[in-house]
Amino acid sequence: EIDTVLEDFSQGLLRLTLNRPDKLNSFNEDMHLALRRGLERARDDAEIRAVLLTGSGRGFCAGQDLGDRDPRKGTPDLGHTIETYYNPLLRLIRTIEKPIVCAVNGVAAGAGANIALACDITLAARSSRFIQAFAKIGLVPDSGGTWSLPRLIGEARAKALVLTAEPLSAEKAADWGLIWKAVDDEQLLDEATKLGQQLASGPTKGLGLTKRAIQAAATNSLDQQLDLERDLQREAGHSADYAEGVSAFLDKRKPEFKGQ
Ligand code: T3D
Repeated sequence: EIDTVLEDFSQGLLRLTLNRPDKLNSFNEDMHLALRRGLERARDDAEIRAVLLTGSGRGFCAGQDLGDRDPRKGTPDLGHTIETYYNPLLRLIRTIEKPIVCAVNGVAAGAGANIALACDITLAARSSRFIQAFAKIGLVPDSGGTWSLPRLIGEARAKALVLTAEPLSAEKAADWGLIWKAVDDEQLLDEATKLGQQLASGPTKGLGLTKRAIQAAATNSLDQQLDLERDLQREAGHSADYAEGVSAFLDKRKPEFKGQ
């Protein structure tokens, strides 16, 4: 039995690598549960201060494993699989109050594309592509795609992408603001790891609250957002890392954040 998700922890950074390369890391039940376990570990373990999600082999993730969806073997209730597997994953990525970096090492299709877009900072190898593959098989974009795409790139581009299922290059995804940046293939893992390590040595509490604030803006009015900023700033202001940040500034030295 191979591990469908590889876990590697070092210096505050948990790297999770989707590991079904023969199937372009498409999701079966086992990989779903393994990824969920990894993310729950990241949520619950105070030693883990940032996450890096990537894939092994030439793909990042090709969405649902369609081998498990052969209509000749029956018609599964996809509402149930979304509720049981994909939605919990998306909710976890969005609610873990620690930075999640995604390194898209190759094609990201279907749910695989939208999971990459749900992460906090997404880098993609220049040769990778994002494909909203759902239309090709008669499905609706899931894993938050119908929510994130229009917000990130506007309705016109979002609709064209999902209705045509045309591949979008990493470069264009970056130009359009869908991801943070496109990186040369051979640099991707190094650059994403460096970024992950930088975030893992940051003021975890403040970064987590910042993630919450930015995400809340999608549904808040300005007044609600200003109130939220007040509340979160109050909380951040009580953190040990804030005291360390200001002390280090005043002492003209580098801060040593503990993630508290
Ligand atoms: O079902 C539910 O629970 C609802 C939830 C749905 C969420 C979804 O994600 S629906 C969308 C599912 N995904 C797709 O429709 C994408 C299918 N894959 C592709 O269109 C292409 O593979 C790619 C465009 C992603 C990559 O193309 P290419 O030419 O680079 O690679 P390939 O040759 O097609 O794939 C390589 C191998 O991976 C191949 O296996 P083989 O022939 O070498 O034995 C291929 O069958 C396998 N593979 C790729 N994607 C999947 C897959 N096997 C199973 N499921 C896949 N999704």
